[in-house]
Amino acid sequence: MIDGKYLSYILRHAPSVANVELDGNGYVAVDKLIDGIKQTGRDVDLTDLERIVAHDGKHRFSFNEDHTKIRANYGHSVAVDLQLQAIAPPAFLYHGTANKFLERIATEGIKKQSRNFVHLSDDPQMALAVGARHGRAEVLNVVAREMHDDGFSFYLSESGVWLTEFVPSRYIFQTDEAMSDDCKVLPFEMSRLETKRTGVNGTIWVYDTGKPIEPSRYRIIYEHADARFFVYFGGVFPVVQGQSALVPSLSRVVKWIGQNKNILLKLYSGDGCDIVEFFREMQPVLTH
Ligand code: HQG
Repeated sequence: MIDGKYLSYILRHAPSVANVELDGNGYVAVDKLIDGIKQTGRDVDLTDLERIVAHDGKHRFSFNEDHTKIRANYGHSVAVDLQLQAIAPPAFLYHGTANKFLERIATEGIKKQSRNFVHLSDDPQMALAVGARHGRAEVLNVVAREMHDDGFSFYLSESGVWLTEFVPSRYIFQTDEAMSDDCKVLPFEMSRLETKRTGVNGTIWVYDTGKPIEPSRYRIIYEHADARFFVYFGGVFPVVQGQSALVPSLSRVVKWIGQNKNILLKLYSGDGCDIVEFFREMQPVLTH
């Protein structure tokens, strides 16, 4: 008897252990697969395979129409062309990972590692479960539609798992758990304020609990307890107003905060989520 895990192993990573080869699209002939698995001393027949495919909770496998061929729908490390069409993803997708990887992901982005793609989900709970396979789970938000609009391709596997080649760190953020439910994910424009909007050289991120991001980025965090704003440069350490000489162009960030303090305060501690109003009232930093 075999299980889905063993079938995944053969169809994604190691067809040779069952003495089979995948065709260019990742399929293997069912009769050859059954023979090959039997040669390893395991018992399997077509009914077993059909049961595994039908009952797999993540829809990991598919047969072709007449059930003469079978393949894995995602997760491969061997070269296959799943013939997926590139399509526009939803605004946000989620990547589950382990806490211990966050620092490297923050500098390197999400890499496909040994697989053919980075795997993303449209469901944060699913991403959490994926991350838990590697350690203390963390869910990263990927601004997928923005990436797509910038020219990155996304594919939807037959199982509903989203695939892409690489996620640069500038498209990743973590949500602020302290925010109210309907404000969990700030609109992208709010999270990433570019120079043309702020007049500050470097990107300002306005959200909380994100992990280190590249230098030249400023993360602004509102401390509710004492109603102060903290600026994190590159996400590494907090800088308060008096220490602004530590970081080039920080004084402009601080100026920008001072100038937009009322509307920032309103956004963080008042109704919180009125982004439209924020953009209407927000001013780029004045040079003098
Ligand atoms: C991490 C399962 C350090 C990445 C799941 C992940 C999925 C980095 C790990 C599917 C990194 C790779 C795939 C960087 C990425 N530095 N670590 N720059 N970039 N990583 O198993 O996404 O249940 O290859 O965050 O459900 O965990 O088997 O990928 O933690 O859909 O059907 O490197 O496999 O499906 O791990 O999982 P994996 P994954 P099944």
